[in-house]
Amino acid sequence: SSSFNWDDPLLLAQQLTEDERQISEAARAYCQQELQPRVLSAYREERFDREIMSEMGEMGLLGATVAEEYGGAGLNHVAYGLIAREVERVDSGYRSAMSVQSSLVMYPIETYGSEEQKRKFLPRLASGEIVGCFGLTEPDHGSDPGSMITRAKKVDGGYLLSGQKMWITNSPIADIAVVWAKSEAHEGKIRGFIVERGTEGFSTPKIEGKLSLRASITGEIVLDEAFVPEENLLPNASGLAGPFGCLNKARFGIAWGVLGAAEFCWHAARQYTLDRKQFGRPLAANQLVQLKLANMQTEIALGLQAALQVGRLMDAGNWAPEMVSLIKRNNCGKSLDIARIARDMHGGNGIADEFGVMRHMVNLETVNTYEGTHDVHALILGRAQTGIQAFC
Ligand code: TGC
Ligand code: FAD
Repeated sequence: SSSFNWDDPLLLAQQLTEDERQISEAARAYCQQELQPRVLSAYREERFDREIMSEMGEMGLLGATVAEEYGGAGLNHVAYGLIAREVERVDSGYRSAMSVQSSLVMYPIETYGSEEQKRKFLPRLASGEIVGCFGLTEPDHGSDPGSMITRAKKVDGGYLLSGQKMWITNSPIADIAVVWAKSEAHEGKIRGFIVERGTEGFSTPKIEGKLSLRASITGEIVLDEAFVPEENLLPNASGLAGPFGCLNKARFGIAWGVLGAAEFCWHAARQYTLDRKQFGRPLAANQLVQLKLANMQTEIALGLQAALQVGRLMDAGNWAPEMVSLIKRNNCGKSLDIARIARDMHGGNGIADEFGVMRHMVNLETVNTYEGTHDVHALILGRAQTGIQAFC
Protein backbone atom coordinates (compact mmCIF):
# COMPACT_ATOMS: atom_id res chain seq x y z
CA SER A 1 0.00 0.00 0.00
CA SER A 2 1.07 3.61 -0.43
CA SER A 3 0.38 6.65 1.71
CA PHE A 4 -2.77 8.73 1.23
CA ASN A 5 -2.37 12.21 -0.29
CA TRP A 6 -5.23 14.30 1.04
CA ASP A 7 -4.99 16.73 -1.91
CA ASP A 8 -4.53 14.07 -4.61
CA PRO A 9 -6.49 11.19 -3.12
CA LEU A 10 -6.74 9.06 -6.27
CA LEU A 11 -3.20 9.85 -7.45
CA LEU A 12 -4.14 11.84 -10.54
CA ALA A 13 -0.57 13.09 -10.93
CA GLN A 14 0.71 9.51 -11.27
CA GLN A 15 -1.71 8.92 -14.14
CA LEU A 16 -0.15 11.71 -16.19
CA THR A 17 2.84 11.44 -18.47
CA GLU A 18 6.04 13.27 -17.58
CA ASP A 19 5.26 15.88 -20.29
CA GLU A 20 1.74 16.44 -18.96
CA ARG A 21 3.05 16.89 -15.41
CA GLN A 22 5.62 19.42 -16.60
CA ILE A 23 3.04 21.39 -18.59
CA SER A 24 0.72 21.46 -15.58
CA GLU A 25 3.52 22.64 -13.28
CA ALA A 26 4.69 25.35 -15.69
CA ALA A 27 1.11 26.57 -16.10
CA ARG A 28 0.61 26.59 -12.35
CA ALA A 29 3.80 28.59 -11.78
CA TYR A 30 2.78 31.23 -14.33
CA CYS A 31 -0.79 31.46 -13.02
CA GLN A 32 0.22 31.71 -9.37
CA GLN A 33 3.08 34.15 -9.98
CA GLU A 34 1.56 36.39 -12.64
CA LEU A 35 -2.23 36.05 -12.59
CA GLN A 36 -3.04 35.55 -8.91
CA PRO A 37 -1.56 38.91 -7.82
CA ARG A 38 -3.65 40.79 -10.40
CA VAL A 39 -7.04 39.24 -9.94
CA LEU A 40 -8.27 41.11 -6.86
CA SER A 41 -7.96 44.57 -8.38
CA ALA A 42 -9.08 43.38 -11.81
CA TYR A 43 -12.24 41.99 -10.25
CA ARG A 44 -12.92 45.11 -8.20
CA GLU A 45 -12.41 47.35 -11.20
CA GLU A 46 -14.19 45.05 -13.67
CA ARG A 47 -11.04 45.03 -15.77
CA PHE A 48 -9.35 42.56 -18.12
CA ASP A 49 -5.66 43.25 -18.68
CA ARG A 50 -5.04 42.79 -22.41
CA GLU A 51 -1.36 41.91 -21.88
CA ILE A 52 -2.46 38.65 -20.25
CA MET A 53 -3.17 37.34 -23.76
CA SER A 54 0.39 38.12 -24.86
CA GLU A 55 1.83 36.53 -21.71
CA MET A 56 -0.27 33.40 -22.20
CA GLY A 57 0.86 33.32 -25.82
CA GLU A 58 4.48 33.50 -24.77
CA MET A 59 3.90 30.66 -22.28
CA GLY A 60 2.37 28.49 -25.04
CA LEU A 61 -1.02 28.44 -23.30
CA LEU A 62 -3.06 29.61 -26.33
CA GLY A 63 -4.09 26.98 -28.86
CA ALA A 64 -2.48 24.22 -26.84
CA THR A 65 -3.89 21.52 -29.12
CA VAL A 66 -3.29 23.42 -32.39
CA ALA A 67 -0.53 22.05 -34.63
CA GLU A 68 2.95 23.50 -34.15
CA GLU A 69 3.23 24.44 -37.84
CA TYR A 70 0.52 27.05 -37.18
CA GLY A 71 2.08 28.32 -33.96
CA GLY A 72 0.14 26.07 -31.58
CA ALA A 73 1.70 23.82 -28.96
CA GLY A 74 0.60 20.53 -30.58
CA LEU A 75 -0.40 19.10 -27.18
CA ASN A 76 -3.04 16.51 -26.37
CA HIS A 77 -6.47 17.15 -24.84
CA VAL A 78 -5.36 16.12 -21.36
CA ALA A 79 -2.65 18.77 -21.39
CA TYR A 80 -5.20 21.36 -22.52
CA GLY A 81 -7.44 20.33 -19.62
CA LEU A 82 -4.58 20.60 -17.14
CA ILE A 83 -3.85 24.14 -18.37
CA ALA A 84 -7.52 25.11 -17.98
CA ARG A 85 -7.48 23.76 -14.41
CA GLU A 86 -4.46 25.89 -13.49
CA VAL A 87 -5.81 29.07 -15.07
CA GLU A 88 -9.24 28.67 -13.46
CA ARG A 89 -7.65 27.96 -10.07
CA VAL A 90 -7.00 31.73 -10.24
CA ASP A 91 -10.18 32.90 -11.95
CA SER A 92 -12.84 31.55 -14.32
CA GLY A 93 -12.62 34.80 -16.31
CA TYR A 94 -8.96 34.24 -17.17
CA ARG A 95 -9.78 30.68 -18.21
CA SER A 96 -12.60 32.08 -20.37
CA ALA A 97 -10.14 34.31 -22.22
CA MET A 98 -7.87 31.31 -22.81
CA SER A 99 -10.72 28.94 -23.79
CA VAL A 100 -12.30 31.29 -26.29
CA GLN A 101 -9.00 32.00 -28.04
CA SER A 102 -8.01 28.31 -28.09
CA SER A 103 -11.22 26.31 -28.59
CA LEU A 104 -13.62 28.79 -30.11
CA VAL A 105 -11.36 30.81 -32.43
CA MET A 106 -8.18 28.85 -33.20
CA TYR A 107 -9.88 25.45 -33.28
CA PRO A 108 -12.51 26.40 -35.92
CA ILE A 109 -9.91 28.15 -38.07
CA GLU A 110 -7.64 25.10 -37.89
CA THR A 111 -10.48 22.61 -38.44
CA TYR A 112 -12.79 24.43 -40.86
CA GLY A 113 -10.48 27.06 -42.33
CA SER A 114 -8.61 27.31 -45.64
CA GLU A 115 -4.82 27.02 -45.73
CA GLU A 116 -4.61 30.81 -46.27
CA GLN A 117 -6.83 31.49 -43.24
CA LYS A 118 -4.71 29.20 -41.06
CA ARG A 119 -1.48 30.87 -42.13
CA LYS A 120 -2.91 34.36 -41.82
CA PHE A 121 -4.53 34.10 -38.38
CA LEU A 122 -3.31 31.14 -36.31
CA PRO A 123 0.29 32.16 -35.53
CA ARG A 124 -0.81 35.63 -34.36
CA LEU A 125 -3.63 34.16 -32.28
CA ALA A 126 -1.18 31.68 -30.72
CA SER A 127 1.22 34.42 -29.69
CA GLY A 128 -1.55 36.63 -28.34
CA GLU A 129 -0.65 39.36 -30.84
CA ILE A 130 -4.30 39.34 -31.88
CA VAL A 131 -7.38 38.37 -29.85
CA GLY A 132 -10.43 36.55 -31.18
CA CYS A 133 -14.00 36.06 -30.04
CA PHE A 134 -16.85 33.67 -30.92
CA GLY A 135 -20.32 34.95 -31.73
CA LEU A 136 -23.09 32.38 -31.53
CA THR A 137 -25.55 33.56 -28.84
CA GLU A 138 -28.07 36.26 -29.71
CA PRO A 139 -30.28 38.38 -27.43
CA ASP A 140 -33.31 36.18 -28.16
CA HIS A 141 -31.53 32.88 -28.94
CA GLY A 142 -29.26 31.42 -26.26
CA SER A 143 -29.93 27.75 -25.49
CA ASP A 144 -31.49 27.45 -28.94
CA PRO A 145 -28.86 28.86 -31.30
CA GLY A 146 -30.39 27.02 -34.25
CA SER A 147 -33.10 29.72 -34.30
CA MET A 148 -30.59 32.55 -34.75
CA ILE A 149 -31.61 35.47 -36.93
CA THR A 150 -28.20 36.83 -37.95
CA ARG A 151 -28.03 36.64 -41.75
CA ALA A 152 -25.37 36.66 -44.44
CA LYS A 153 -26.45 38.06 -47.79
CA LYS A 154 -24.34 37.27 -50.86
CA VAL A 155 -22.92 40.27 -52.71
CA ASP A 156 -20.07 40.73 -55.19
CA GLY A 157 -16.85 39.39 -53.65
CA GLY A 158 -18.34 38.40 -50.32
CA TYR A 159 -21.23 38.71 -47.87
CA LEU A 160 -23.10 41.37 -45.93
CA LEU A 161 -23.70 40.28 -42.33
CA SER A 162 -26.59 41.74 -40.31
CA GLY A 163 -27.70 40.85 -36.81
CA GLN A 164 -26.68 41.01 -33.18
CA LYS A 165 -24.71 38.70 -30.93
CA MET A 166 -24.96 38.95 -27.14
CA TRP A 167 -22.78 37.95 -24.17
CA ILE A 168 -19.63 37.54 -26.22
CA THR A 169 -16.44 36.94 -24.24
CA ASN A 170 -13.58 39.23 -25.37
CA SER A 171 -15.62 40.95 -28.11
CA PRO A 172 -14.74 44.54 -27.08
CA ILE A 173 -10.99 43.84 -27.40
CA ALA A 174 -11.17 41.34 -30.26
CA ASP A 175 -9.25 41.88 -33.48
CA ILE A 176 -11.29 39.17 -35.20
CA ALA A 177 -14.66 37.58 -34.53
CA VAL A 178 -15.76 34.13 -35.66
CA VAL A 179 -19.44 34.88 -36.31
CA TRP A 180 -22.08 32.26 -37.06
CA ALA A 181 -24.87 33.36 -39.40
CA LYS A 182 -27.49 31.85 -41.68
CA SER A 183 -26.30 32.22 -45.25
CA GLU A 184 -28.84 32.82 -47.99
CA ALA A 185 -26.37 31.61 -50.61
CA HIS A 186 -26.05 28.26 -48.78
CA GLU A 187 -29.74 27.31 -48.49
CA GLY A 188 -30.05 29.25 -45.23
CA LYS A 189 -27.51 26.99 -43.50
CA ILE A 190 -25.41 28.26 -40.60
CA ARG A 191 -21.91 29.21 -41.76
CA GLY A 192 -18.90 30.66 -39.99
CA PHE A 193 -17.38 34.02 -41.00
CA ILE A 194 -14.17 35.70 -39.82
CA VAL A 195 -15.01 39.37 -39.30
CA GLU A 196 -11.99 41.63 -38.94
CA ARG A 197 -11.80 44.73 -36.72
CA GLY A 198 -12.16 47.87 -38.77
CA THR A 199 -14.93 46.43 -40.92
CA GLU A 200 -17.59 49.06 -41.51
CA GLY A 201 -20.87 48.13 -39.79
CA PHE A 202 -19.11 45.94 -37.17
CA SER A 203 -19.08 47.17 -33.55
CA THR A 204 -18.63 45.50 -30.17
CA PRO A 205 -20.13 47.48 -27.27
CA LYS A 206 -19.02 46.38 -23.80
CA ILE A 207 -21.55 44.92 -21.36
CA GLU A 208 -21.17 46.69 -18.01
CA GLY A 209 -22.37 45.77 -14.56
CA LYS A 210 -21.61 42.05 -14.44
CA LEU A 211 -21.71 40.58 -10.93
CA SER A 212 -19.86 37.47 -12.17
CA LEU A 213 -16.74 36.99 -14.29
CA ARG A 214 -15.77 40.61 -13.70
CA ALA A 215 -12.11 39.99 -14.63
CA SER A 216 -13.26 38.91 -18.10
CA ILE A 217 -14.45 41.40 -20.70
CA THR A 218 -17.81 40.67 -22.32
CA GLY A 219 -19.69 42.51 -25.03
CA GLU A 220 -22.11 42.42 -27.91
CA ILE A 221 -21.37 42.11 -31.59
CA VAL A 222 -23.49 44.39 -33.73
CA LEU A 223 -23.48 43.73 -37.47
CA ASP A 224 -25.08 46.28 -39.73
CA GLU A 225 -24.45 45.09 -43.29
CA ALA A 226 -20.84 44.36 -42.35
CA PHE A 227 -18.93 43.26 -45.48
CA VAL A 228 -16.98 40.01 -45.15
CA PRO A 229 -14.88 39.02 -48.17
CA GLU A 230 -15.34 35.56 -49.69
CA GLU A 231 -11.90 34.50 -48.42
CA ASN A 232 -13.10 34.99 -44.80
CA LEU A 233 -15.90 32.41 -45.05
CA LEU A 234 -14.88 29.20 -43.22
CA PRO A 235 -15.11 26.74 -46.12
CA ASN A 236 -15.43 23.49 -44.21
CA ALA A 237 -18.28 24.01 -41.72
CA SER A 238 -21.98 23.94 -42.50
CA GLY A 239 -24.94 23.73 -40.09
CA LEU A 240 -24.98 23.71 -36.30
CA ALA A 241 -22.33 21.00 -36.28
CA GLY A 242 -19.81 23.80 -37.06
CA PRO A 243 -20.21 25.80 -33.84
CA PHE A 244 -20.97 22.67 -31.80
CA GLY A 245 -17.71 21.10 -32.90
CA CYS A 246 -15.94 24.03 -31.23
CA LEU A 247 -18.18 23.86 -28.17
CA ASN A 248 -17.24 20.24 -27.56
CA LYS A 249 -13.62 21.32 -27.11
CA ALA A 250 -14.40 24.35 -24.97
CA ARG A 251 -16.84 22.43 -22.75
CA PHE A 252 -14.18 19.76 -22.21
CA GLY A 253 -11.74 22.46 -21.03
CA ILE A 254 -14.40 23.90 -18.74
CA ALA A 255 -14.95 20.48 -17.15
CA TRP A 256 -11.30 20.57 -16.05
CA GLY A 257 -11.19 24.29 -15.36
CA VAL A 258 -14.03 24.45 -12.86
CA LEU A 259 -12.31 21.79 -10.76
CA GLY A 260 -9.33 24.14 -10.44
CA ALA A 261 -11.69 26.77 -9.02
CA ALA A 262 -13.24 24.11 -6.76
CA GLU A 263 -9.80 23.02 -5.54
CA PHE A 264 -8.97 26.61 -4.64
CA CYS A 265 -12.18 26.82 -2.59
CA TRP A 266 -11.66 23.44 -0.93
CA HIS A 267 -8.05 24.18 0.04
CA ALA A 268 -9.05 27.60 1.34
CA ALA A 269 -11.90 26.14 3.42
CA ARG A 270 -9.60 23.46 4.87
CA GLN A 271 -6.92 25.94 5.85
CA TYR A 272 -9.41 28.46 7.18
CA THR A 273 -11.19 25.92 9.38
CA LEU A 274 -7.86 24.59 10.67
CA ASP A 275 -6.73 28.11 11.62
CA ARG A 276 -9.97 29.55 12.93
CA LYS A 277 -11.00 28.66 16.47
CA GLN A 278 -14.51 28.86 17.90
CA PHE A 279 -15.69 27.31 21.17
CA GLY A 280 -12.05 26.84 22.08
CA ARG A 281 -11.00 24.57 19.22
CA PRO A 282 -10.43 24.69 15.46
CA LEU A 283 -13.56 24.74 13.34
CA ALA A 284 -12.02 21.73 11.54
CA ALA A 285 -12.46 19.69 14.73
CA ASN A 286 -16.23 19.62 14.18
CA GLN A 287 -17.84 16.66 12.49
CA LEU A 288 -20.04 18.89 10.33
CA VAL A 289 -16.96 20.68 8.99
CA GLN A 290 -15.08 17.46 8.28
CA LEU A 291 -18.12 16.10 6.44
CA LYS A 292 -18.08 19.14 4.14
CA LEU A 293 -14.35 18.75 3.51
CA ALA A 294 -14.77 15.04 2.77
CA ASN A 295 -17.56 15.80 0.29
CA MET A 296 -15.41 18.40 -1.48
CA GLN A 297 -12.44 16.04 -1.69
CA THR A 298 -14.62 13.23 -3.03
CA GLU A 299 -16.44 15.25 -5.70
CA ILE A 300 -13.25 16.89 -6.95
CA ALA A 301 -11.34 13.60 -7.10
CA LEU A 302 -14.18 11.87 -8.98
CA GLY A 303 -14.65 14.84 -11.31
CA LEU A 304 -10.95 14.86 -12.18
CA GLN A 305 -10.95 11.13 -12.92
CA ALA A 306 -13.92 11.59 -15.23
CA ALA A 307 -12.29 14.54 -17.01
CA LEU A 308 -9.07 12.55 -17.41
CA GLN A 309 -10.97 9.58 -18.85
CA VAL A 310 -12.79 11.77 -21.40
CA GLY A 311 -9.49 13.46 -22.27
CA ARG A 312 -7.82 10.09 -22.87
CA LEU A 313 -10.80 9.03 -25.03
CA MET A 314 -10.62 12.28 -27.02
CA ASP A 315 -6.91 11.74 -27.55
CA ALA A 316 -7.67 8.23 -28.79
CA GLY A 317 -10.47 9.53 -31.07
CA ASN A 318 -12.98 7.35 -29.20
CA TRP A 319 -15.40 9.84 -27.66
CA ALA A 320 -18.91 11.26 -28.07
CA PRO A 321 -20.31 14.75 -27.37
CA GLU A 322 -22.60 13.30 -24.68
CA MET A 323 -19.52 12.37 -22.63
CA VAL A 324 -18.54 16.03 -22.70
CA SER A 325 -22.08 17.06 -21.65
CA LEU A 326 -21.84 14.64 -18.73
CA ILE A 327 -18.57 16.04 -17.36
CA LYS A 328 -19.34 19.71 -18.18
CA ARG A 329 -22.65 19.49 -16.32
CA ASN A 330 -21.43 17.44 -13.38
CA ASN A 331 -18.19 19.31 -12.79
CA CYS A 332 -19.77 22.77 -13.09
CA GLY A 333 -22.66 21.93 -10.78
CA LYS A 334 -20.42 20.26 -8.20
CA SER A 335 -17.87 23.06 -8.29
CA LEU A 336 -20.57 25.67 -7.80
CA ASP A 337 -21.87 23.75 -4.75
CA ILE A 338 -18.33 23.44 -3.38
CA ALA A 339 -17.71 27.17 -3.78
CA ARG A 340 -20.99 28.01 -2.02
CA ILE A 341 -20.14 25.72 0.92
CA ALA A 342 -16.57 27.06 1.12
CA ARG A 343 -18.03 30.55 1.28
CA ASP A 344 -20.25 29.48 4.15
CA MET A 345 -17.35 27.85 6.01
CA HIS A 346 -15.47 31.16 5.94
CA GLY A 347 -18.29 32.83 7.90
CA GLY A 348 -18.37 36.59 7.51
CA ASN A 349 -14.88 36.64 6.02
CA GLY A 350 -16.28 34.55 3.18
CA ILE A 351 -17.94 37.57 1.65
CA ALA A 352 -14.70 39.59 1.57
CA ASP A 353 -13.06 39.60 -1.85
CA GLU A 354 -9.57 39.06 -0.35
CA PHE A 355 -10.53 35.48 0.50
CA GLY A 356 -11.42 34.63 -3.11
CA VAL A 357 -14.12 32.06 -2.37
CA MET A 358 -17.09 34.26 -3.11
CA ARG A 359 -15.45 35.50 -6.31
CA HIS A 360 -15.13 31.88 -7.45
CA MET A 361 -18.71 31.22 -6.34
CA VAL A 362 -20.21 34.03 -8.40
CA ASN A 363 -17.95 33.21 -11.37
CA LEU A 364 -19.16 29.62 -11.35
CA GLU A 365 -22.74 30.85 -11.72
CA THR A 366 -21.75 31.98 -15.23
CA VAL A 367 -19.76 28.85 -16.00
CA ASN A 368 -22.77 26.73 -15.00
CA THR A 369 -24.81 28.73 -17.55
CA TYR A 370 -22.58 29.32 -20.56
CA GLU A 371 -21.60 26.68 -23.12
CA GLY A 372 -24.94 24.96 -22.48
CA THR A 373 -26.70 25.41 -19.15
CA HIS A 374 -26.73 22.71 -16.48
CA ASP A 375 -30.28 21.79 -17.49
CA VAL A 376 -29.62 21.85 -21.24
CA HIS A 377 -26.86 19.27 -20.74
CA ALA A 378 -29.32 17.18 -18.71
CA LEU A 379 -31.69 17.31 -21.69
CA ILE A 380 -28.90 16.26 -24.07
CA LEU A 381 -28.19 13.26 -21.79
CA GLY A 382 -31.92 12.58 -21.40
CA ARG A 383 -32.35 12.51 -25.17
CA ALA A 384 -29.40 10.17 -25.56
CA GLN A 385 -30.90 7.58 -23.22
CA THR A 386 -34.60 7.86 -24.07
CA GLY A 387 -34.49 8.82 -27.71
CA ILE A 388 -36.96 11.60 -26.88
CA GLN A 389 -36.02 15.23 -27.50
CA ALA A 390 -37.45 17.14 -24.52
CA PHE A 391 -36.28 20.68 -25.29
CA CYS A 392 -38.62 21.51 -28.12
P1 TGC B 1 -29.59 19.16 -32.74
O1 TGC B 1 -30.75 18.73 -33.57
O2 TGC B 1 -29.27 18.45 -31.49
O3 TGC B 1 -28.29 19.22 -33.65
C1 TGC B 1 -28.22 20.02 -34.83
C2 TGC B 1 -26.98 19.64 -35.60
O4 TGC B 1 -25.81 19.86 -34.81
C3 TGC B 1 -25.14 18.62 -34.58
N1 TGC B 1 -24.67 18.59 -33.19
C4 TGC B 1 -23.42 18.44 -32.83
N2 TGC B 1 -22.30 18.25 -33.55
C5 TGC B 1 -21.15 18.11 -32.90
N3 TGC B 1 -21.08 18.19 -31.56
C6 TGC B 1 -22.16 18.38 -30.79
N4 TGC B 1 -22.05 18.49 -29.48
C7 TGC B 1 -23.41 18.51 -31.43
N5 TGC B 1 -24.67 18.73 -31.00
C8 TGC B 1 -25.44 18.77 -32.08
C9 TGC B 1 -26.16 17.55 -34.84
O5 TGC B 1 -25.56 16.34 -35.19
C10 TGC B 1 -26.94 18.16 -35.97
O6 TGC B 1 -26.16 18.05 -37.14
P2 TGC B 1 -26.86 17.91 -38.58
O7 TGC B 1 -25.71 17.78 -39.52
O8 TGC B 1 -27.73 16.70 -38.48
O9 TGC B 1 -27.66 19.17 -38.78
O10 TGC B 1 -29.80 20.71 -32.46
P3 TGC B 1 -30.83 21.44 -31.59
O11 TGC B 1 -31.10 22.75 -32.24
O12 TGC B 1 -31.99 20.56 -31.25
O13 TGC B 1 -29.89 21.64 -30.31
C11 TGC B 1 -30.36 21.68 -29.07
C12 TGC B 1 -29.23 21.76 -28.01
C13 TGC B 1 -29.90 22.04 -26.71
C14 TGC B 1 -28.53 20.44 -27.95
C15 TGC B 1 -28.17 22.79 -28.37
O14 TGC B 1 -28.69 23.82 -29.07
C16 TGC B 1 -27.29 23.29 -27.24
O15 TGC B 1 -26.31 22.65 -26.88
N6 TGC B 1 -27.58 24.51 -26.72
C17 TGC B 1 -26.66 25.20 -25.83
C18 TGC B 1 -26.11 26.40 -26.56
C19 TGC B 1 -24.70 26.68 -26.21
O16 TGC B 1 -23.96 25.86 -25.67
N7 TGC B 1 -24.25 27.87 -26.50
C20 TGC B 1 -22.89 28.23 -26.23
C21 TGC B 1 -22.55 29.58 -26.77
S1 TGC B 1 -20.80 29.86 -26.80
C22 TGC B 1 -20.40 30.18 -25.20
O17 TGC B 1 -21.17 30.09 -24.31
C23 TGC B 1 -19.00 30.56 -24.98
S2 TGC B 1 -18.60 30.99 -23.36
C24 TGC B 1 -16.94 30.87 -23.52
C25 TGC B 1 -16.14 31.27 -22.36
O18 TGC B 1 -16.15 32.47 -22.01
O19 TGC B 1 -15.41 30.39 -21.84
P1 FAD C 1 -31.83 30.86 -21.96
O1 FAD C 1 -31.59 29.95 -23.09
O2 FAD C 1 -32.88 31.90 -22.12
O3 FAD C 1 -32.12 29.99 -20.67
C1 FAD C 1 -32.71 30.52 -19.47
C2 FAD C 1 -33.07 29.36 -18.55
O4 FAD C 1 -34.02 28.52 -19.19
C3 FAD C 1 -31.89 28.46 -18.19
O5 FAD C 1 -32.03 28.00 -16.86
C4 FAD C 1 -32.03 27.29 -19.14
O6 FAD C 1 -31.47 26.08 -18.61
C5 FAD C 1 -33.54 27.19 -19.22
N1 FAD C 1 -34.00 26.55 -20.45
C6 FAD C 1 -33.81 26.97 -21.74
N2 FAD C 1 -34.40 26.12 -22.59
C7 FAD C 1 -34.98 25.15 -21.84
C8 FAD C 1 -35.74 23.99 -22.14
N3 FAD C 1 -36.02 23.64 -23.40
N4 FAD C 1 -36.17 23.22 -21.11
C9 FAD C 1 -35.89 23.55 -19.83
N5 FAD C 1 -35.17 24.64 -19.48
C10 FAD C 1 -34.72 25.42 -20.48
N6 FAD C 1 -22.11 33.02 -26.06
C11 FAD C 1 -21.35 33.04 -27.19
O7 FAD C 1 -21.82 32.76 -28.27
N7 FAD C 1 -20.03 33.40 -27.12
C12 FAD C 1 -19.42 33.75 -25.96
O8 FAD C 1 -18.22 34.05 -25.95
C13 FAD C 1 -20.20 33.75 -24.76
N8 FAD C 1 -19.65 34.18 -23.60
C14 FAD C 1 -20.45 34.35 -22.50
C15 FAD C 1 -19.95 34.99 -21.38
C16 FAD C 1 -20.77 35.25 -20.28
C17 FAD C 1 -20.24 36.02 -19.11
C18 FAD C 1 -22.11 34.80 -20.30
C19 FAD C 1 -23.02 35.04 -19.13
C20 FAD C 1 -22.62 34.15 -21.41
C21 FAD C 1 -21.80 33.93 -22.53
N9 FAD C 1 -22.33 33.39 -23.71
C22 FAD C 1 -21.56 33.37 -24.86
C23 FAD C 1 -23.75 33.05 -23.81
C24 FAD C 1 -24.15 31.73 -23.18
O9 FAD C 1 -23.73 30.65 -23.95
C25 FAD C 1 -25.67 31.74 -22.97
O10 FAD C 1 -25.94 32.63 -21.91
C26 FAD C 1 -26.19 30.35 -22.65
O11 FAD C 1 -26.08 29.49 -23.77
C27 FAD C 1 -27.66 30.39 -22.16
O12 FAD C 1 -28.46 31.12 -23.04
P2 FAD C 1 -29.41 32.30 -22.47
O13 FAD C 1 -28.59 33.17 -21.61
O14 FAD C 1 -30.11 32.91 -23.62
O15 FAD C 1 -30.45 31.57 -21.53
